[in-house]
Amino acid sequence: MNDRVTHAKQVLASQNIELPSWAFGNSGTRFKVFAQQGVPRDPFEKIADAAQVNAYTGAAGSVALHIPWDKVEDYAALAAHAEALGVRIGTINSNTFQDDDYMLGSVCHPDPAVRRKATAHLLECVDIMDATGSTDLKLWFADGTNYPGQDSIADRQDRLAEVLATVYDRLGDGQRLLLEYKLFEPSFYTTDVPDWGTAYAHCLKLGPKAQVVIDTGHHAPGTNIEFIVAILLREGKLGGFDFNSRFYADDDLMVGSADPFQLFRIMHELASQDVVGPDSGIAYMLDQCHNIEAKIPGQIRSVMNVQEATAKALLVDTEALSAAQASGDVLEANAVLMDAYNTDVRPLLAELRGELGLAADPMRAYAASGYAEAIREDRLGGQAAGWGA
Ligand code: PSV
Ligand code: MN
Ligand code: MN
Repeated sequence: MNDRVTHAKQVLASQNIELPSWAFGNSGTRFKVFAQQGVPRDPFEKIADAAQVNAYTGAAGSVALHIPWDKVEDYAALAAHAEALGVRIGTINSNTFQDDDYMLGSVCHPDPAVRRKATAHLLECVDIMDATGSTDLKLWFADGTNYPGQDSIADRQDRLAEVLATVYDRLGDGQRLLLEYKLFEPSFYTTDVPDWGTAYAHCLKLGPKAQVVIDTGHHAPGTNIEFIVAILLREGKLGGFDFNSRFYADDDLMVGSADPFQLFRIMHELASQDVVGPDSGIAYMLDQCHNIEAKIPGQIRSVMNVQEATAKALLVDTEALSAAQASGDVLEANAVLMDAYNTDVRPLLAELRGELGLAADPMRAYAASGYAEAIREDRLGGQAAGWGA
């Protein structure tokens, strides 16, 4: 047990959970954006807020950008700003879903001119990766159709493959393309990358620099996500996660808030293959929007939720589990797993934080820091940089 705790602490001390820049700006549903005071006015301030999350958790050393929401003149300056605050720029997320031109799709659009525009944007994102030193390009397409007959399902796949190949060829050494799937939204009849199988098939054709991203909110209710994790891992095609939580659909709630057991089951698959650490090649990221809760504490809580699920997964008695599985002892195998899940790992994480020179309770420490009050004062009257801005 002590060895297991020591190992768990080592892994947890190195764990990185990337934060989405867009979680710090105002966001909402299609019904209402509830504006908050003190939210960032530009990407530099978003990174400053993200650096606060890292300062109190020690586990959020990178920030994902979303282009053009985070468009700046000088990306090298943005990267230097991040570095000065103790974080770095991570995944570059593309956006081919907010222009009028994209009503019928972007990379799958029937008009080659629209596809060229979308392709140019994706290539610009790779330029930004070069400027920021970022290694991962994350692609999510809102492409799809609303009515049977609206467009050819097969032709749209061909168009998608062609654009992906162009972007793939532009990637430099050490750069990757991560393809994200989503079953639903915004189209109602077909979605062009609806599931892991479609994403996997495209990535397989493209080559080793193309991998699949699992956004935990993008599946049908009841989907066994940990099974998808296991399959993609086995095939060397698991590139990363967009973590969040859902009750109904793509609710983008704080990871682990709706179903902490699901998060544990996912982390168990990863821990059992020893791919939780930063050298695993898996980009662990949050993709959430906080529309009624405060943003910085919302991210701190989310990072802590991932840490708790990871700690539990790392405490699974793997020898006992293997023995029970090998002997066909169904109840014992399940009990071993549930023992780990039911362990209160908060004292272990508090102890680890102490060893790392951090406060035992990041939520309280942040609340006591006065940062929230300071940004409310400083950023008064500014134009908030929000989701969809
Ligand atoms: C789409 O629902 C998505 O999950 C993609 O990752 C987008 O880039 C992101 O949300 C925008 O919030
Ligand atoms: Mn996502
Ligand atoms: Mn989503």
